[in-house]
Amino acid sequence: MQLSPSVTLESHPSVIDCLEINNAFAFAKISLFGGHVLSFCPKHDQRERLWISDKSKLDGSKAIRGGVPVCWPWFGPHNDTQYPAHGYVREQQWHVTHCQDTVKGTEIILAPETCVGAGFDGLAAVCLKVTIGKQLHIELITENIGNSPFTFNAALHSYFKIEDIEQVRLNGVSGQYIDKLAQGNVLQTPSPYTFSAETDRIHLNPLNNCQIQSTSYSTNIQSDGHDSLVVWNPWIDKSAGMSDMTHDGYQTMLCVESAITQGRVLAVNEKHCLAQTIA
Ligand code: TA6
Repeated sequence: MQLSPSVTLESHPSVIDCLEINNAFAFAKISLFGGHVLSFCPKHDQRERLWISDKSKLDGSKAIRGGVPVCWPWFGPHNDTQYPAHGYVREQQWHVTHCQDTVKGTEIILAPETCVGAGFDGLAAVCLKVTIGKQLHIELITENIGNSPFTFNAALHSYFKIEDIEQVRLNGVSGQYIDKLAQGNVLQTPSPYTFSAETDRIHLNPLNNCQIQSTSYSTNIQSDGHDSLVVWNPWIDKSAGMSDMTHDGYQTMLCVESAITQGRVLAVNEKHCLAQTIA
């Protein structure tokens, strides 16, 4: 079904419904399951920016491994382990509320089935605004539509395609980080920032721009509205233990996530925008 000149809704049995975008600037793909950007390939260099696991479930049975999972209204494990990690909207069916081709690219707004869920007591409206142009710009917008303030966390949990994790450098990240693999110790960001083992770090008060420098190309990432930058690679053992990762999958991916992990209080009628721009 054609939603606009550049956007087609692809529906096939037992596979998640996806929006296929083909405009003057790029090809892209967005799953309605999870409101989940799966692919962004600019036409000027024809290089796919995002990584998807070869074993990712694409039938709606579990969160997609790769692309840009939307973590909301919490990040990581919930205090009460009965609730799913990374919140509940990434496993919901989303729908399109706006779709328009503009001179700067294609604008698509999606919303989840519901923003209400066990484990979160706020009354919120959430939407994801995706602009596919020469760059990919993603906004996760949270509005407090209730009568009292609430606190939330969130992340655009982006999986980036790289050539070899052991040859990658992450530039533009400095300062202190919380090491989730070292009992939450606060450590200093290394320079150069390279990878040789499982890495799971929450960088605090990060700058807006960083760059993944792969062997023969670089991907630029701009974050806005964030209080953290999460950097994750599962490495060998963790990959081997994940049903939706191949054993060597970790070698060609790196997660750099624009996130709110320190608790953002949203006042009544206040709106917050967490954004990531990929070039
Ligand atoms: O963002 C890093 C992280 O929180 C890791 O701790 C790891 O759990 C990763 O997210 C993937 O989480 P998922 O629930 O998608 O397997």
